[in-house]
Amino acid sequence: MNVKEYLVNKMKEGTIHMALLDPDKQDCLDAGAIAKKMKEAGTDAIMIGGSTGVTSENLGDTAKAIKEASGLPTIHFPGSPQALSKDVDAIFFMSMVNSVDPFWIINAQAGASVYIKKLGIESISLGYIIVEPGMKVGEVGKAAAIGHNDIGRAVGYALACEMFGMDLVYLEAGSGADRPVPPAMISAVKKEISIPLIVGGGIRTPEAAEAARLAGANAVVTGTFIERCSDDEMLRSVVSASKGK
Ligand code: 1GP
Repeated sequence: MNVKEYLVNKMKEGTIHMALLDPDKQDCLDAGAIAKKMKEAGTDAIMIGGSTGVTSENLGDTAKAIKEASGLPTIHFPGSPQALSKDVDAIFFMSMVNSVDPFWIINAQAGASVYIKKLGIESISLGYIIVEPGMKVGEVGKAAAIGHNDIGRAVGYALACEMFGMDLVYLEAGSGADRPVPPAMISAVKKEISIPLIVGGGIRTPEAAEAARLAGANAVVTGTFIERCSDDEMLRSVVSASKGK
């Protein structure tokens, strides 16, 4: 079973939780230890990525350490086409569809595709939609971030991703966002699309995770919260609120 099949099968049973770890923020042994803890808390997969400081080396070392410590699937969540590693189980081959810069929509991907194929990495296509505040990724990617009240625009982008044949859609408020993607936007998008919907950015409490799940997210992503939280009980409660079990 490849990673896409694993994710889709899991999502059929209910909302999944994915933890995002930035290889630039801790050494690979610490990343492995965090992944092990997250596995015990119920996390289904580990995404690896960051906006700056990711190299092929720290990406590969982190993926290997996570795999060894937790056995969870590792998915590269790329911040640029520069760093790639064959040591991840899959890569989200993503287009920031509401960027105003063609580099982030298709040109970065055109530069990386040949290398991804050569390395034999499973690629899972993903339409990446930036919602305000968008944070660093919105700024770097020159996103025309979608306003919280501009629900129709979010639906239009998400449906366009599905019509393009993408595997997944990701509504992203940006890492460290003070406001997550609003539940009304999640449910409106979910109502229109039939491909799985990932939601992330600014989710730090069981209440926010539960709100995303109840609105229709098929996967809830948390990053900053995991880096900062030293309370294992709290970690478990956010994962279980994401999954509803
Ligand atoms: C960022 O959606 C993810 O790409 C996670 O965001 O760091 O705010 O959890 P946080």
